[in-house]
Amino acid sequence: MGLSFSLSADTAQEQGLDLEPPVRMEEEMEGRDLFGYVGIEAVLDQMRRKTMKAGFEFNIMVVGQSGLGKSTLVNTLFKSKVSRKSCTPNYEEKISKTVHLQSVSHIIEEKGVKMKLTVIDTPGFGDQINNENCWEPIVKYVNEQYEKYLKEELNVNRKRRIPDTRVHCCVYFLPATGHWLRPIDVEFMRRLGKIVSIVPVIAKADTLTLEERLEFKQRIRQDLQANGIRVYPQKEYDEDAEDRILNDKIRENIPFAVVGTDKEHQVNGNKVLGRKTKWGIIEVENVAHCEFALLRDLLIRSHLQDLKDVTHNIHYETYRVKRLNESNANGLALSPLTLENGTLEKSDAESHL
Ligand SMILES: Nc1nc2c(ncn2[C@@H]2O[C@H](COP(=O)(O)OP(=O)(O)O)[C@@H](O)[C@H]2O)c(=O)[nH]1
Ligand SMILES: [Mg+2]
Repeated sequence: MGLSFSLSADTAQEQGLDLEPPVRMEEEMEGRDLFGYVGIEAVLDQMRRKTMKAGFEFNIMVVGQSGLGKSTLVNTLFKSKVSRKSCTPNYEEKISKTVHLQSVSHIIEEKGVKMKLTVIDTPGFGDQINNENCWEPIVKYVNEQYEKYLKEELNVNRKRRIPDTRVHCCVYFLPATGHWLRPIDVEFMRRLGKIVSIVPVIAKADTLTLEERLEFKQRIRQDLQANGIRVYPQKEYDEDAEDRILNDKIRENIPFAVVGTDKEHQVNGNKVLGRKTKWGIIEVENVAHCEFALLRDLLIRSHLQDLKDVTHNIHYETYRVKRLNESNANGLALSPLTLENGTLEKSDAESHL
């Protein structure tokens, strides 16, 4: 048997030993006390190399009626054909009476960094005359991915890296009506906002004039607040003052009025992504034309890791705690997953649209 180092100063005193209280190393060693270069910062290179080797996963879900430009926008975001356009839906898709979830994965590589991108499409959402409970399959899908992850985590022989199929971000497409949020928008975002990070966008924003766009955005922000809808990035998860300033700017601009395209056009000798109309070219990546670039920056360039962190530390954590509490109450094994897990109470699910 080896020596035990867990003897505390108090117990030592009781036993008549004269031990010094433990020295708190972290308070004593600060950067300025180092006598020379140690090389701690090289850990960043190590992390970078590991991430590049392993790659990372990013799962994005798009929700909104068909024809709002969801597939086009995802393709524009990742500059590749990651989602099939539905402008020529086949017969089966046309008659679809329910929401089907379809997920498609692609490996996208840029400068040696590999991303496994999964796009989860939700065809059929909001397409019926009676859209009652059409969010249910989506809630179910989101929770099933948490459940899968939880089961893997609880396995005695865990995988070194648990495959992550959890939805890191849900982009919700609002039709550019210029009015208010519709009951279906409120119902969907109210429910899903509790279990996943939602980023609302105004689809096909090229159909609104500048004033209409400004007004519509303001109304939506009012509506979101009035209905207690929580969209990403949420104030309470800002980590520090710097975060708050950056995120406040994003919050002031939400929902982004976006335009998507799969075509390039020549503008002043440069190739730009755009939509050609009779009166000119709408440049998708030009912030003077639309807010596509703001959405791209949020989802990819500035907040991709934060979206993954919020999914893991907040949404998944909430689910995990709830499930483990349930299983503690019911004995050891995880109880079967029901739709209500992690969502609203039954009475809420029964409201009509
Ligand atoms: N005016 C306009 N049309 C768009 C925009 N994005 C896509 N479209 C067109 O809308 C149609 C439906 O697009 P699609 O991406 O298949 O929509 P989805 O059903 O929501 O996936 C296609 O004809 C697209 O070319 C946009 O931002 N503005
Ligand atoms: Mg589509």
